[in-house]
Amino acid sequence: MAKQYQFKLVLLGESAVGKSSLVLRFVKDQFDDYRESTIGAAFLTQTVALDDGSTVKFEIWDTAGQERYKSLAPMYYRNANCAVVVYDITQPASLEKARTWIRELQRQADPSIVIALCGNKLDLAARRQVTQEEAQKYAEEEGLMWGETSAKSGEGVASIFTSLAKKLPQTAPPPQTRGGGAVRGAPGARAAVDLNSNTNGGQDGCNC
Ligand SMILES: Nc1nc2c(ncn2[C@@H]2O[C@H](COP(=O)(O)OP(=O)(O)OP(=O)(O)O)[C@@H](O)[C@H]2O)c(=O)[nH]1
Ligand SMILES: [Mg+2]
Repeated sequence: MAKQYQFKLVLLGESAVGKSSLVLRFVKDQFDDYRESTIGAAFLTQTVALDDGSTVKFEIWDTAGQERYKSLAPMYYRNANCAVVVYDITQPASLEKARTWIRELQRQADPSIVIALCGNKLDLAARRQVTQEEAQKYAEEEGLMWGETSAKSGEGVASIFTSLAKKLPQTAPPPQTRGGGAVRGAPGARAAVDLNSNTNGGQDGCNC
């Protein structure tokens, strides 16, 4: 029987870099030019099917980038299996903010968290102010996955989540065998979950 995994994913990054837009593209394949800034956080799920027949269900926490919500972030990254830290390729300050988030994750999140650095708004490449070389070099130095995306055109979006999905089952502890119900690790543990339940590939709830 094919394996079914479940992972908690948190999105972090400065306000307006496009975190919610990336999630909207990934989960519903939609884009909205006039998105409201997120209040608190939004929760969505999406399931990715891998070539080996296994499926990975992401439980996605889309955090609010505005400074006033900063203190909430640890609640969302604490038990996360993976983090997507987003910057805007037209805004160098947003890469600095991403570096700050990455330092915080390296200090405070679980040591085995898989972090992807994501340069969004690739459709605005004519206004690019963060080079691929700079971001990629930083990602390599820190051992992060890296990619560029456009939530607007959809370019690179599926690929960043699929890359994470492929990497996660290798780094996470082996899942429970099927047949014993959907098993979660002990409270606070981050073990991968081999699901028994049906995956619906859609959203379970969303306030975005
Ligand atoms: N051109 C372009 N605009 C984008 C892209 N992604 C997001 N936007 C726009 O950027 C603005 C902010 O996007 P959001 O997804 O709300 O940003 P956010 O990171 O969730 O912001 P907070 O919720 O405040 O943290 C919106 O007007 C989006 O339409 C993209 O890939 N290309
Ligand atoms: Mg948002």
